Amino acid sequence: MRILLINTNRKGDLLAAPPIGLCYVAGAAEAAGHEVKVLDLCFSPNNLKKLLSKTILSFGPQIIGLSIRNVDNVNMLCPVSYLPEIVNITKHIRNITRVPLVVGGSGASLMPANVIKLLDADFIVVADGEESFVSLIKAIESGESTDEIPGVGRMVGGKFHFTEPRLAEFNGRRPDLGRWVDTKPYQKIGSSYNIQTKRGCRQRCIYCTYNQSLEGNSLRLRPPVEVVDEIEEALFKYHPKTFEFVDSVFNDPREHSIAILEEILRRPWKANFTAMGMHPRQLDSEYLALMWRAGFQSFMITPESASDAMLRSYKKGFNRDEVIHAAEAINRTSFAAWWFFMIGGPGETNETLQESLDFALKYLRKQGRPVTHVAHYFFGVRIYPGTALWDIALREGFVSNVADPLDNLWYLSEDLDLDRAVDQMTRAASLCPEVYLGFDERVLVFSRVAVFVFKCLGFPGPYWRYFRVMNSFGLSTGIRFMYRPPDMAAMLKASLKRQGYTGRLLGETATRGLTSAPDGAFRE
Ligand code: B12
Repeated sequence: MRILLINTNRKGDLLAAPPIGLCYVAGAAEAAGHEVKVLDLCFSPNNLKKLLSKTILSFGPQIIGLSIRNVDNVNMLCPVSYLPEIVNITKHIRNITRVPLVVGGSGASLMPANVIKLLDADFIVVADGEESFVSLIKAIESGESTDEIPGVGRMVGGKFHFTEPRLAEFNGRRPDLGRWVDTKPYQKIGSSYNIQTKRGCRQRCIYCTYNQSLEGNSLRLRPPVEVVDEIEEALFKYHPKTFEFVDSVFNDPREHSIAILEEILRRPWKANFTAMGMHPRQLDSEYLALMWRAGFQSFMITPESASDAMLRSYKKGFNRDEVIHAAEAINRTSFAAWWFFMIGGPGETNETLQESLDFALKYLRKQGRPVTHVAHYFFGVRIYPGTALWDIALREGFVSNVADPLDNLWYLSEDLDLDRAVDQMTRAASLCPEVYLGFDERVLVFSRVAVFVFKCLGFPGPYWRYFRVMNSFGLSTGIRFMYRPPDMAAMLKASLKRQGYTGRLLGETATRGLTSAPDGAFRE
C-alpha cells in the first residue's frame, strides 16, 4: 500500500527534534513491503495547505499516518498548545481525502482517547509504533478486524475501544533518520542526529509518563554494538555534527551506557555526542571521563530538585548529596551541563525551593572554571493521567474526574507562597547568570538569529551553553528581565483557576518579601 507519514511537529527553534519515532515506523512499514513517503512539516513555510494538497494529490496515499510529538510546551508561565495547528492539519487532510487517518507519537500516546476524539482520526497507536502500525495496515488492506491489534485504539459508537500495547524487544531496528528526513535544517539550527539505545524507564517519578504509556517500565536494551553500528553508518552517510541520545535516562542502567561508550571508543572515528535526561546517581569523575573520551562535551541532567524532602516526594530515587556529588564531579570537567528543576511538587515550600536555588548559587557558578552550567527552573508540575501525581492532584482539587487532560493541567504545592517564590527565583536569577527561568522560554523565538550570530562568530555548539553568557550580558546591561511577565504569581493563579482549582493558593496572599536562604550562603 502507499503510506504517507507526516511529522506535525513544527517547533523549529534551538531544541528542534528530528522525528526519529516516525522514521522507525516508516522503516517498519517499508520492510513490510509498502511504499512509504515521509513529509516533515517542521521547517515548512507557514502555508501548509498547499504543501499538504500537493503531496497528497501527487502521491495518492492509501493510509495517512500523523506523528504527534508534543501537545504543549509544558511551561506554566508561557503556555503554548500545539493542538490547534494539528487540528487544522487533520481537517485539511480530511477535506482532500477520506483514506484512513492513523495518529501516533508521544503526544498521541499520553492521552489517546482525548486525542483521537479531538482530531477525529480513524485509529490511534499508543507507545511503540512499528509492529502495531504494520499489523494495522495489514488489517485495513485485507478488511480484517482491527479490534485485537495491540496498541491500537479507535472510537466505536462514541466510546474509545483500545487494546493494550505489547512492548516488543528493542533490537534489529534502525530508523535511518537521514534517509527519511532532511536533517540539514535541523543541523543549521544546532539540533542533533537522534539515537535511541533503549526503551522503557525503570524510574518511578510520581509525575512522569515515560515508564507508563510512552515506553513502559521494563527496560528493553539495544545491543551496544548495534547502537554504535547505527552511529557509524549515519556518521559516514550524513555527517551530522552531533549525535543525541534520546533515551529517557541515558545512564540507567549505567553498565549498558558504559558498554556503549566503550564500544564507541573501540571504533576508529571520532564523533560528538550529547544526551538529555542524565541521572545524577553515580555520575562520578570516572564515568564523566569516559563520556568525554567517547566524544561528549555536553548533556542535560534532570534532578528536578536539590531538596531531600522534594526528591523523596518526587520519588526520584537519589538524594541531595548525590546531586551535589554529581555537580562537584562535573565542576572538575569542561562539560556544558543543562540542569532542570521543577518547582512546586507535593510538599514544596519556600524553604525547599530555596534549597534548590542555593544549590545552583553554590555549586553551579562558573567561578573561573572551564565547566559551563545552565540551571533551568520551571514553576508547576504538569499533571498527566495515569501518574501518581494525577491521584494526588485529584484528592487536592487540582483536577476533577471530568478534567480534560489535554488542557494544560498543573500542580502547585499549597505550601508555597507564590509571590515569595517568584521573588526568590528572580533574586537567584539576578545573582547568578547560570539561572534560567521558565519565562525565559519566550526568548527562544530569537534563537534563529542567535544561532546565526554564534555561527558567524565560529562558536561551537550546543548553543544553549551561551545562555549563561547572554544572561551575564543581560544582567550587566539591565535588560535581563525585559521579557519577564509583570505579575507572575497572578499568572500562575489564573492558570490554576482556569483548570477549576479553587483551593488555598487562590486565597489571600501572604506577606511579600524575600525568603532568607536556609544556609545564608548567598544572602546579600
Ligand atoms: C529526548 C526528548 C527531548 C529532547 C529531544 C532531542 C532531539 N534531538 O530530538 C529535548 C530535550 C530537546 C526535548 C525537548 C522538548 N520536549 Co521532549 N522529550 C524527549 C523524550 C525523552 C524522548 C523523545 C524521543 O525521541 N523518543 C524516541 C522515539 C523513537 O519515540 P517516539 O517519538 O515516541 O516514537 C515512537 C512512538 O511514539 C510511535 N510513533 C511516533 N510517531 C508515530 C506516527 C505514527 C503514524 C504511528 C503509528 C506511531 C508513531 O512509534 C515510535 C517508535 O516506536 C520524550 C519522552 C519519552 N520518553 O518519549 C520527551 C517529550 C516528547 N518531550 C516533551 C516536550 C513537551 C518537549 C518540549 C516541548 C519541552 C520544551 N518546552 O522545550 C521540547 C520540544 C522539542 C521539539 N522541538 O519538539 C513531551 C511531550 C508531551 C507534551 N506534553 O506535549 C515528552 C513526551 C515528555 C513529557 N513531558 O512527558 N525533548
